[in-house]
Amino acid sequence: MDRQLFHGMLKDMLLARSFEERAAQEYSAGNIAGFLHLYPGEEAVAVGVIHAADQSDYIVSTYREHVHAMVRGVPPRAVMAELFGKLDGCSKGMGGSMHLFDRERRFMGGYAIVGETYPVAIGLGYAIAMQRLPEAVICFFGDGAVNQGTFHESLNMAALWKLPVLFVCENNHYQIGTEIHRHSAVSDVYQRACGYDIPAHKVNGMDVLEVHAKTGEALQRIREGTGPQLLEMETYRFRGHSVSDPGSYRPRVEVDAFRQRDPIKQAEREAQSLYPDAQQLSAVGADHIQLFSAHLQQQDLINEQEIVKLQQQVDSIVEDAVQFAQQSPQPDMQQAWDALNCNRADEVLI
Ligand SMILES: Cc1ncc(C[n+]2csc(CCOP(=O)(O)OP(=O)(O)O)c2C)c(N)n1
Ligand SMILES: [Mg+2]
Repeated sequence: MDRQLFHGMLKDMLLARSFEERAAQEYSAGNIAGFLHLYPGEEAVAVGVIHAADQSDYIVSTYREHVHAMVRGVPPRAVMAELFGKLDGCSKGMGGSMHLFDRERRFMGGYAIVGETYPVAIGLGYAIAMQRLPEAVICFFGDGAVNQGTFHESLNMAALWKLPVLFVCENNHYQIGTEIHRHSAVSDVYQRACGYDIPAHKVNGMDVLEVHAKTGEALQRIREGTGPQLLEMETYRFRGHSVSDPGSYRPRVEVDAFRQRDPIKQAEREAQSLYPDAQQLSAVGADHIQLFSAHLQQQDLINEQEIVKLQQQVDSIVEDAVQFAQQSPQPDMQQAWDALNCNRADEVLI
């Protein structure tokens, strides 16, 4: 894996964690209203998947989508301002946390309704297929969304028409407080795809490198025209379902066990094991240092100081986003009215 990609993914994971933890604080401070569903613990999924996609691929996500939007390139300022309900938000402050949207960057939402992402993805996939473009749609959904009718209808259509859609299940094992084995007769989500003859795999969603690799392979097959694919990303959310949920239905020991598998820590460990620090190098001996230095220069990846620097960078990006959101104006009623009627230019309103 090349250095730029590795740094980019680690930085995005650090940014995701920092942004979401800060959003929780801003919610408590009363600067964010409504629902707020946060992503800590699941970063490797959005980051690995979206980094493996092309900019021309479309992303459709759920209400837990701040990180997906940022990884796709929506500026953290525009995301934070949207959470604050301000005019400079990516949906002009009228969508809020669950309705981020950026058409230019092909980030097609942000949907609050469970199971709503599939039909949107199918529509986009159909448009791509009709135009025979080399593009794909990535459709995110939770484990709790696989019992919606839209899941089955959409998988059937996608397979029947060989649509270029990658279905990505973020299986964090819970639908609010209900564990997957209590809401699904078949709790290995990937197995359900065989009912529609869609190739599907289970992926360790705590490992950004695995997520990235498996997504790349799936997208490659989609671009070859073989039709849809499904990936089940096994992951875990460290916080409650939303900020108003203390998550007390989950045993402490379970939460702690998954925290041990923190995807960011894992990515850092992988980076550091590839690139030993000065102490480890000196233990190896001078010749090895030379050899290793040459190797490191060739590979030119990362060290501990660089990780610290990345952390400082993302913290200042988040601070800047909060300042920006605070200063951004509130939308007024006329702007809300214009937005409501944006598709009705030719209609006569009574
Ligand atoms: C059609 C519909 N039914 C119920 C809800 C209420 N609801 C919001 S989130 C959620 C749980 C979804 O869980 P999952 O798909 O696993 O996603 P996660 O929150 O774990 O990311 C439910 C039932 C909704 N938003 N839409
Ligand atoms: Mg879930």
